[in-house]
Amino acid sequence: MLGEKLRSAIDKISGARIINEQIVKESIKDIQRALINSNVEINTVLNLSKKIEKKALEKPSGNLSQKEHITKVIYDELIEMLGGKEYPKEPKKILLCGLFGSGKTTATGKLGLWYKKRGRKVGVIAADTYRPAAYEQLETNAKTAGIDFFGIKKEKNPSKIIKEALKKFETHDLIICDSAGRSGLDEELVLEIQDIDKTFNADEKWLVISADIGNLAKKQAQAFHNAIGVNGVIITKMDGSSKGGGAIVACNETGSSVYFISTGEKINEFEAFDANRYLSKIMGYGDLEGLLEKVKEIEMDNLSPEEMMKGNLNFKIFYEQLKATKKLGPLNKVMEMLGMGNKLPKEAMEIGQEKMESFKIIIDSMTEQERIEPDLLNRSRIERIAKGAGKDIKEIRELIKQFKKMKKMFKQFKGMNEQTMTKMGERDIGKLMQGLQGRKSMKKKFRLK
Ligand SMILES: Nc1nc2c(ncn2[C@@H]2O[C@H](COP(=O)(O)OP(=O)(O)OP(=O)(O)O)[C@@H](O)[C@H]2O)c(=O)[nH]1
Ligand SMILES: [Mg+2]
Repeated sequence: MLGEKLRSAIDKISGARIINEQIVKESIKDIQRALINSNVEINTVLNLSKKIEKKALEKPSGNLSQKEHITKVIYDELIEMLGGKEYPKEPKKILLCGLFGSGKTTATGKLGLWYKKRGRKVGVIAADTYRPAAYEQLETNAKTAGIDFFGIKKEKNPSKIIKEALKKFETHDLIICDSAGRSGLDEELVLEIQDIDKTFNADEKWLVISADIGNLAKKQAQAFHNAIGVNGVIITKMDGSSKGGGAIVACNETGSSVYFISTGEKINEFEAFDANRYLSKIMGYGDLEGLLEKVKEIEMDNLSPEEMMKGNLNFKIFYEQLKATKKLGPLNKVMEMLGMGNKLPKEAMEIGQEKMESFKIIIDSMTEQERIEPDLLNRSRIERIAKGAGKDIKEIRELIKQFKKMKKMFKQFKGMNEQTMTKMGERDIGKLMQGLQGRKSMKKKFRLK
């Protein structure tokens, strides 16, 4: 699955302890595999890899961490590769072309409905004189969409039908013309589609292709482009097992952007293509922001409980803990390790946002050395930190107190057998949380049954 594989490439970055060239290369390899599996052309994949590699280890801009920066670089490059222009808002005539069964007739109805909903008076033309019952199929689709239909049953010359239709639809805002497919783009089809094109004289000529053809889309798009000058693409069957990555990229490379995607057989299973939405959907995140959030979370989840259990708790880990407890992150893992995983009520794990912020500001004002060796914090250092953080000395002392409690708790957990740990845990965690919350009233909530 393209999305999953891309995600695991990004997880590799977020989960890494150290970011260096090697980890970036490994992640790029994963991306390459994901794209090649999805039928993206090898040259495109190599190009993308080069761009990511070049930018990944640059200094991050703004307040992004290196991991976030790399994630953003990957995301941005993928988006660019997928392309996507906004679909035309006021097309006058759209000609749909494509091979057998790609979804032209279905898309004619869907597009009609799309533009009708946006206030346009739409008429569709049945110019496929090749497939038996193409007339009836489009007639039915038009009826479902509530748009006007024109066709001449048994007429074998598409141009004749189009000429009549243009007269009939003179007052319509948008006319969409369906056309016949073939199993390949042979001479017969080329001549026919060129003939249709001459008569219909569309401002928009869109190729309809199925998501599963992968990078073959490039050849097709180029061939149709040579025949009539394709300037847009509709990708159908995006609901199938193929997520269309190869086809989308291939079309983008021919200069014909994907405007719409069809996601099912029903008339309303149709969307405007948006590379950002597409990528975040297949990767399972809201958007780039969502992805960056995820990077942070994974980063925190990777805080090793073993590391914390060594008893060398410092402010760095402590702060990660504070952040993570909000999401039941690593602290929860520690609890699980101690055999008391599910016993903590959620509320107990949460700490007031305000206090967190305050602690963060204070820890930010410490030197790296102080964060790692909290014992360094003597009076003069505390005064300096208070000044730097714009906080009262009392608040720094409070933080140190909470920190010491937590450190003690971890130490106590170490080396105990499970039973005693559970007992100790109940009492100590209760106390600890109470302390962190600074609220006596929370006490009841911690009582474990
Ligand atoms: N699952 C799924 N099926 C689709 C989609 N679009 C079209 N189909 C189905 O694909 C089949 C072919 O669709 P048509 O619209 O008839 O394709 P066409 O390009 O007009 O085919 P020809 O006229 O034979 O060239 C039909 O059974 C459609 O219901 C889609 O997005 N998803
Ligand atoms: Mg058809």
